[in-house]
Amino acid sequence: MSEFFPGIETIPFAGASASDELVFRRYDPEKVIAGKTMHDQLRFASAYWHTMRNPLADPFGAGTAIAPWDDGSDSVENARVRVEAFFEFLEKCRIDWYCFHDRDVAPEGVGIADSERILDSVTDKLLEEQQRTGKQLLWGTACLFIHPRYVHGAATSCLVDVYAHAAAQVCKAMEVTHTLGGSGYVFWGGREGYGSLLNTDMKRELDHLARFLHLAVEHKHRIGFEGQFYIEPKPKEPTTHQYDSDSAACLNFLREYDLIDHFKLNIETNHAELAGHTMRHELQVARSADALGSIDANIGTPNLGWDTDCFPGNLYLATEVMLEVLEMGGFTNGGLNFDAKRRRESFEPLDLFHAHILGMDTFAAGLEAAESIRTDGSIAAFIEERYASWDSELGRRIESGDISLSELREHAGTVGEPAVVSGRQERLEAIFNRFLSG
Ligand code: XUL
Ligand code: CO
Repeated sequence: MSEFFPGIETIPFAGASASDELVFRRYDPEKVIAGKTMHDQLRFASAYWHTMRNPLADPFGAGTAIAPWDDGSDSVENARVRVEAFFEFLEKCRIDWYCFHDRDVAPEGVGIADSERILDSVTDKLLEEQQRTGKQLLWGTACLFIHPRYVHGAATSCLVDVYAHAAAQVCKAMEVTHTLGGSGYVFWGGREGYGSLLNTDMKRELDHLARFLHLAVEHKHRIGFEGQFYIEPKPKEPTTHQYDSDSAACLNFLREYDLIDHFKLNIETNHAELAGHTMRHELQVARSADALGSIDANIGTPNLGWDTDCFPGNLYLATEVMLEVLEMGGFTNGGLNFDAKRRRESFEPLDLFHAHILGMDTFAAGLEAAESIRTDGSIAAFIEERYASWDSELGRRIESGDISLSELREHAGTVGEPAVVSGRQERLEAIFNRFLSG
């Protein structure tokens, strides 16, 4: 078998003081943090679409990525060679999970049957490589946004035959995910929204989307796929407005259409930022509804305002993310998928390693910082104390629905003006910062 990344050895853990660069300084897979190894807490995944298929183009310039193993063709043989290169990358970078869209791994054929045959051929190769290396599929998905037929949406298209095509793709992508033992399946509705309300029947589109997801749930049960279904929120880009715009909108949609028991959320940092929320807000909304499933770990570029999908190098943010993950008791089916691309200027294969090492070390440090913040306990103690008045008899009665508005009025009349105290935000920020350096 040929070597695709010659000269690069398996990345070792070498500790913070290492002088080499192709090493982990923080990610020590076997180190136990909060009851599990870092490897099991973080569940790192690489995104096939970025790692193998992103040419690193931008709206003004051609792709720059160098991929010596790729002949640039849409042949099935080339698709199968890419799989070999990808698994060598996963092995050398010590990433044990991956995620893909059907069309990242295999080219579309002429018609449904041909496309399915091609996908089967690449799936055989993925399975072979999984068995050879022990790597696992974190989640699969169908690409329902690149092909021009989806220009008006897939499950929300104004054309019923386009809807049927999307259904065919999801059927097959879910079956392939099942064959590969995937832990989950993602629905990201890149085209499920609108450019203008002047030509859009929003209510009808939402009804169609909900029906589509119910059909997917039925199919899941029919084929015996036990992985977790996820919705991935994003407010805009490519559409002006996407229906799954943020965590709260997704949860509302899932509840309204009786889908809430079948889905969790796959939350992406850059999407949270585009929604005008912090990532921690999005995670906490999902966690509060017991619907936090998995994470697309990247970051945006604050002064750009579009989906730049940068590799996550922000220690503060990674710590916030890991606080939420630990708070929910860790991942079950989900993980941290680097839905991130190198900068257009970082076009050498070597940059794939630098990029993933950056993300992995950042999240390893975030995990340790989050665990230290939790062990220290002073922020949690402050929050508990801040709400202590709710532990009174009155608080208990309100929380259990055992008091009326007029009884509360009576109570207010007897206590006088309540004494309010400081929220101490800056003090808490300083405490948080103490745990970041490591
Ligand atoms: C696009 C995005 C997708 C999903 C999977 O912004 O995040 O790649 O993660 O379809
Ligand atoms: Co994503």
